[in-house]
Amino acid sequence: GRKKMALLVMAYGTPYREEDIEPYYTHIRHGRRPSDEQIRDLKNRYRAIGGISPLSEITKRQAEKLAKRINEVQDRYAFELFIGLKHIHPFIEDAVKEMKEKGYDEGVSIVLAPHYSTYSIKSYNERVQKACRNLGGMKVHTIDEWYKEPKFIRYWAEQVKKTVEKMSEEERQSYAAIFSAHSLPEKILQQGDPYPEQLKETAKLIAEAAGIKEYAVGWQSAGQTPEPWLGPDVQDLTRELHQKKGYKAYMYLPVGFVADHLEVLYDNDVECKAVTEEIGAAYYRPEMPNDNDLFIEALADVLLKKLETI
Ligand code: FEC
Repeated sequence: GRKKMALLVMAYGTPYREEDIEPYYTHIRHGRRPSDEQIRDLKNRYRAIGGISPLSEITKRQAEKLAKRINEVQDRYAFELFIGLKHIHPFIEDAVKEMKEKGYDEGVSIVLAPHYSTYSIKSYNERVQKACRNLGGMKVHTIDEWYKEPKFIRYWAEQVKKTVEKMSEEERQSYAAIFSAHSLPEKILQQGDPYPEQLKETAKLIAEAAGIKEYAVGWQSAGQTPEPWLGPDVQDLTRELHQKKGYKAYMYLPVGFVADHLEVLYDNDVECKAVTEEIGAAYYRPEMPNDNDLFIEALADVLLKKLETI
C-alpha cells in the first residue's frame, strides 16, 4: 500500500474581505501597524482591481490540482493536501498543527514562489521547521527553490510566443521584454542572497527558450520604507529603455509571481501600463501560471525530485 504523507502547499495569502486588509498589512509589517494613509492607499489599490484579490481562490485551485497530479504520477505515497499561508489564516503554523492532529509524522512542502531569498522561501521554510519543533517533532521535507524547473521555463516561453503573435508586425520588430520579481531591501546583497542571480537566470532561460532578442531585468512593488530597495524599478526601467531605444512595445514578465494578484493586476496592469501610455508604446503582459496544466506539472516534477531524496 501507499504510505500516508502530508503535502503542505504554502503561499502568500491575501485579505478575504476589506476588513482583513488592516490586520493583513500589519502582519506583513511584522506587527507594526501601518498608518491610516497607508491603509487607505492599500484599500484603494484593492478596489482598483475589483475590491479583493483573486489570489485566495487561485492558490486553492493550484494546490488542489497539484495534490491530484502528485497522487496520479507516483504510487509510493498517498498525499493529503494542507494549505499554509504566510500572512493570513490558515497560517503555516495552523496547517502544520492540523497535519499533526490528523496523525501525520511526515510531509513534503512547497512554496508557490520560484526564487530563494531570506525574505521569501527561507522564511516560509523556517516557519515550517519551527512549527514542527514546537509540536514535539514532525518531519517536513522543504524545497528551497524551483526557478529552473524545465516545464516552468517552458510555460513562460509558450506564453511569450502567444503574446508575440498578438503584436503587430511593427511591434514584433521593436519590443523589449521586462522580467521582474518583487523588490527586496538592498541589504540582502551584502548577505549574499541568491535572489537577484536566480531572477537573472530565469530571465536568460526563458529568453533563450522563447527566442527573445531584447530583454531587461528589473524589480517591482518595492516597500514604502526609507531603506534602499533593489532596483531598477520596472517603471523607471521602461522610461530608460524608451529614452535609449524607443521600443514600440513592452512585454512584462513578472516571473517572481505565479498568480493573478494585486502586485500584478495593479503594479503591472495599472502602473506599468500607465507608463507605456505616457511614452506612446504598447503594453503586453502574458497570462500568469495560475492553474495552467503545464505549470502544475512543473510543480509536480519538483515534488517528484524531492521524493527521490527521502
Ligand atoms: O493580495 C494580493 O493579491 C497580493 C498578495 C501579495 C503577494 C506578494 C508577494 C511577495 N511579497 C514579497 C515581499 C514583500 C515585502 C514587503 C511586501 C509588502 C506587501 C504589501 C502587500 C503585499 N506585499 Fe508582498 N505580496 C503581496 C501583498 N511584500 C499588500 C503591503 C503594501 C505594499 O508594500 O504594497 C514590504 C513590507 C514592508 O513594508 O516592510 C518585503 C515577496 C513576494 C513574492 C514571493 C511570495 O509570493 O512569497 C518577496 C503575492
